[in-house]
Amino acid sequence: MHHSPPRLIRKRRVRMEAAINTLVANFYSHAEQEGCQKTLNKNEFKALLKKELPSYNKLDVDKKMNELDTNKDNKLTFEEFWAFIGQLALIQNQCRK
Ligand SMILES: [Ca+2]
Ligand SMILES: [Ca+2]
Repeated sequence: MHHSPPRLIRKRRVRMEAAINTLVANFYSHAEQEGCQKTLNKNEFKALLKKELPSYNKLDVDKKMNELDTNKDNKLTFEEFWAFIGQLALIQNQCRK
């Protein structure tokens, strides 16, 4: 007989999967607005921050973009953008201690 995880755990895992899917989908929905469909330029990064992360509206976009853009091509790949999500997650974690 197939052993499936208890219902609560299964539900939670699905929610986490959904959260990750949302992050990826949001990134690409902004990335495809201008130029390269797979990367965010500064305009697209600004639009994403404004729409998806309104709590971080005080953020210095130029500084953050420069910090995240590790290969300095003025575009953010998902890999570069991911570092930002990691930073935000750590901030959330600190607030909850
Ligand atoms: Ca783009
Ligand atoms: Ca880059």
